[in-house]
Amino acid sequence: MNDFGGQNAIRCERRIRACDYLSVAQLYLKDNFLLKRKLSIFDIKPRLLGHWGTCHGINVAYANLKIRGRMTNFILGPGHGFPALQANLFIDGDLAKVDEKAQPNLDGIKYICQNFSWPGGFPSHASPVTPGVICEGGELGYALAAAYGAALGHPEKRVVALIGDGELETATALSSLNLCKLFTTDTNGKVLPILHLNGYKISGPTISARKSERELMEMIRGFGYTPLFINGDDTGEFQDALDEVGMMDVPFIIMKTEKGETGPRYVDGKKIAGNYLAHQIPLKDVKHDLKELDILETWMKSYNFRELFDEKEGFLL
Ligand SMILES: Cc1ncc(C[n+]2csc(CCOP(=O)(O)OP(=O)(O)O)c2C)c(N)n1
Repeated sequence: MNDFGGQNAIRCERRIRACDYLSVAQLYLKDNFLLKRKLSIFDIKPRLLGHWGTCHGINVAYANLKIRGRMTNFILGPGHGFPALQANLFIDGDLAKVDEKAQPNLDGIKYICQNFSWPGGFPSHASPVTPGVICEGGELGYALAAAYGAALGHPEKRVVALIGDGELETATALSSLNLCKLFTTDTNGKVLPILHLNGYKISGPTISARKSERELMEMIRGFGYTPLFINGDDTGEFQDALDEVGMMDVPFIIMKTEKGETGPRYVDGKKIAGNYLAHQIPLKDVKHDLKELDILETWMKSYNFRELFDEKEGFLL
């Protein structure tokens, strides 16, 4: 075990919980952001458009890397998980640096939620208005190549690329795995690819998830990387892997999570978390179906956001 102390593990867990909550809030809410009163259909946006399934994994990766404090660039292949990226940029005050209305307070929460996936507001995907964006993410496949590009000629950089397991089925992502062979570490920065193995893409399982762990590791090893397989939700395991990565020339993390994790598990007898049905909006009829509205309220309350955010103090992370 590394010396990633109890306090840091707690901070990491709180940060992930806050960002998961804000991801859901951006997808669904136009009011009642702290759930001070019972959730009503009038609190729900008229049009629900965005992606939930990948958000928790993005929040897990970002929290572990951020708390570690060594990453210079974070490249998000599945940029459709924008609510998660935006939540992280928001709580750190990075979004407020380019948009003064996005201060990390209650007004800011209202602002990012009401304007997420809204005409004239924030697009549903990472886009050029996202601070620091160098890879839009709407078209899957470019994360790893963009990461190598960012590190090229910058020995001080430590660039992380989060690659979706669906994204890894694109020709671009697969061929970009070869780039480690063209990349010397003396004059360039470090690239850390993280494969987000959440098992599913839009409407079915991914090929990576249908391989055995050994087969997947062998494939990555064959490209020249040293792969580490971790359970994303085990903070100790994630931090141990980041320790090991620091000592490797060509590391590659395979981070396993469950698609849609921390969201509803079953709705109307259908499996949602751990299935492709978590990919976009898991409760589609929440504005008209009171049973779904109840599920959403229970889901959102499960994060206990009021313990992580105070109207006067701001984020308590
Ligand atoms: C080149 C390309 N092909 C198809 C799509 C449509 N698309 C959007 S999300 C998605 C699934 C992505 O799966 P994955 O990379 O595993 O991301 P996650 O499961 O984390 O959402 C697909 C196929 C796209 N955006 N770009």
